[in-house]
Amino acid sequence: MIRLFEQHQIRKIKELDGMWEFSPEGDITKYQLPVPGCWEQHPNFSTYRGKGTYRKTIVITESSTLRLEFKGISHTAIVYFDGELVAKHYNAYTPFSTIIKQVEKGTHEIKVLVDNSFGEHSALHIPNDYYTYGGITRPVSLACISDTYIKQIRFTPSLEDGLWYGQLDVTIHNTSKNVATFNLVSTLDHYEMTFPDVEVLGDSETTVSLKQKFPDITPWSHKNPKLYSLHTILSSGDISIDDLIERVGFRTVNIIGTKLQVNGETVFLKGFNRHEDYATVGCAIPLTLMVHDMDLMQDMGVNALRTCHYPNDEIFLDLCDERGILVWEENHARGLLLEDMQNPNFDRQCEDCNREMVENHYNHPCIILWGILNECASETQEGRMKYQIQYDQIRSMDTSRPTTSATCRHFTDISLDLPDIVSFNMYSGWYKDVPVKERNEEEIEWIRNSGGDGKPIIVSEVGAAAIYGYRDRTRCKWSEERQADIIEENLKVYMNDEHIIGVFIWQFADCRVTEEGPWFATRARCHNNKGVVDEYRRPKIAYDIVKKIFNS
Ligand code: ADA
Repeated sequence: MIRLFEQHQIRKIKELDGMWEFSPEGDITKYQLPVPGCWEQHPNFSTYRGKGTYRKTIVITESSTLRLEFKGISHTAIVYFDGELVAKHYNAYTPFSTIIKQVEKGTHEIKVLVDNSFGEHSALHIPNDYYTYGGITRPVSLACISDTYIKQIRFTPSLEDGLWYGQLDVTIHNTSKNVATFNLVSTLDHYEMTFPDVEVLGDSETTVSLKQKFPDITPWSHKNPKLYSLHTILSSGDISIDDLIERVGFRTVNIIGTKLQVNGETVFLKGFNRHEDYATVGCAIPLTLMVHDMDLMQDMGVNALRTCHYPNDEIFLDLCDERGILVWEENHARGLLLEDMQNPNFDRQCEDCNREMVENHYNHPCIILWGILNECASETQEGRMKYQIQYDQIRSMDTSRPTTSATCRHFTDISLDLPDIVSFNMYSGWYKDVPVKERNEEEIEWIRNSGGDGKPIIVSEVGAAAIYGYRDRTRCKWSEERQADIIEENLKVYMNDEHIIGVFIWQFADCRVTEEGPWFATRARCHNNKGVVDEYRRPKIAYDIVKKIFNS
């Protein structure tokens, strides 16, 4: 499964999920591994960090240009088609695709060299407080496309004088050498938008745009997440040669003073930080377990979610669209010091991640906020410059959503003036035994005097650790009782502070942590144990505390 809805009626697309041949570097043994999947799922590779080769034989029944898309490979991929290099990609969490021209009908081989090793080549995947798995961890698809095809569709809703509009931008790519003229027709509900006589030069792309009024649509909101199918068909003369279906929602996100509004209504975000990590399957979470996570979070009364600390699988974002969950999606970075940000690959790897995140996830109505660089070096001048560059990049691609970044550089951060919303991570009662309310007032005061004055404020992380099943009447730290107490005390303060517009608990579920580096010493079981459920989604005492407070 690629998405929760069919994206094509004309384009022929084949999903390449299933068993692929796999061999780890230096081993001629041929294993059969499931794709999507993490190689760590296999007992021989449960801690394997390095390179491996996946292979898949496919049959093309008619000569065609092909579009091969990977939704996620962890963490670096080199892709060959019949032995010819066709794509390279870094970062486990963003999709990439490649066009392979004029492929003859018959049998062909896709070979993918995958690498999840650490080192200077990888500025973002480093030994960290989450696990970098290995494998083709998200879905793969192969499409037979016409020489000219629909490359991307962006739909930007807006509300003007009480009337809904939609800006439609359609990009088509002519892979042939010859200039050609096409027609485009997009339909949304009973509305039809046409682009006649679109000329595209050979080997180039053209984007056409129009703004349409939609007088009688139903908006998308948390309480009523109304989605519309936007079907665009590309024709050459009277022949339909390609199509693309996107699913969109009419909603706006605005900051009014220190408040966040969706469709003109002030919202308070209450949710979880959720890593894509599940016992036995790692980061390759199948739909049934995604739905299980969503059902549990909604049972606890969330209306929001933070995709810590990377762009999520589009199937999960589709689920958030359908359930009306307000999503803070963020680029891939966690806790990078200035020296990490000075890695020669850092700027380009972030730029690629930001572009792929916004380009691929732009149409999801659930995403109301773009986040960057969680707890990176925003207390340094050089770090500030990198934050500025990345905010500028995100805003150059999308002005319809505010930006933020979660800081832990308390009292030293010099970048709070850059985001639209200031967010901070705070563990009062866990890392520091300080009174929650007073410490919060101190933080708010500092924020307002350090560039954040007049901005909405989100508490992006709050929580405590507990080992599942460890009960102790002393309510000592690491017991489930203490975790519940700390979360309860913190939520009561943050949900009743007029300056705060949202709170995200750290975290929804326990997640695996890299053994390499320092983490083993403070992460019992080599897990981050701050989940309200454990990695098998078994609830801790805190589950019912959160449920009571979020639903009150
Ligand atoms: C930080 C970080 C999280 C996690 C958390 C913790 O705030 O953003 O990824 O590491 O601390 O568990 O301490």
